[in-house]
Amino acid sequence: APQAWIVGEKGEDLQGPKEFLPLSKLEDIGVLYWQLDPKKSESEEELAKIRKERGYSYMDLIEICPDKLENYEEKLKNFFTEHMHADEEIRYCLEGSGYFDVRDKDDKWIRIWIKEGDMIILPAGIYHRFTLDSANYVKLMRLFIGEPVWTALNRPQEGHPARLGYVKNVMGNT
Ligand code: KMT
Ligand code: NI
Repeated sequence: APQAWIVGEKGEDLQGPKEFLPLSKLEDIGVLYWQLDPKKSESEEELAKIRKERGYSYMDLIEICPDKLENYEEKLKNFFTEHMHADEEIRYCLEGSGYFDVRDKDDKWIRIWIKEGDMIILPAGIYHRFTLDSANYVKLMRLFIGEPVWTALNRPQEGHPARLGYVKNVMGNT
């Protein structure tokens, strides 16, 4: 499982020793996780299986670092602005590492440290944000069902159908 822990509004570590959260805390809020190994052929088969089962027909790669991403600063700023999407956000880390922050049921930030081989799916309607760690580099595979829509809907979006669906399905079953 990836390391995950609670951070503050700015992404800062909170006082006291860091306590890692169990994967069940992520499952509770609808976040799915797989561990693959981009260097192994079994993982290619597993990835193909996940794509087939979940209908992820679209795939591209994105490298996030100052040299390789156009408008790096602006994009990073947008990634780290709390938002949601009308669809799932699916990312598979091929190289490097980074932080996905997701809101838990108490509206606290859970920071998920994604490294090579980690694949996560954030459900439609979950509030989240992304930032790099001190290594300043990540290469991600982005997957999508059909034609991709990357539109970030900044919080608040309480009336959005995907948000309403998320709140009903996930926040409802405490
Ligand atoms: C997004 O919507 O693209 C994000 O939340 C950033 C993740 S990685 C490109
Ligand atoms: Ni997003």
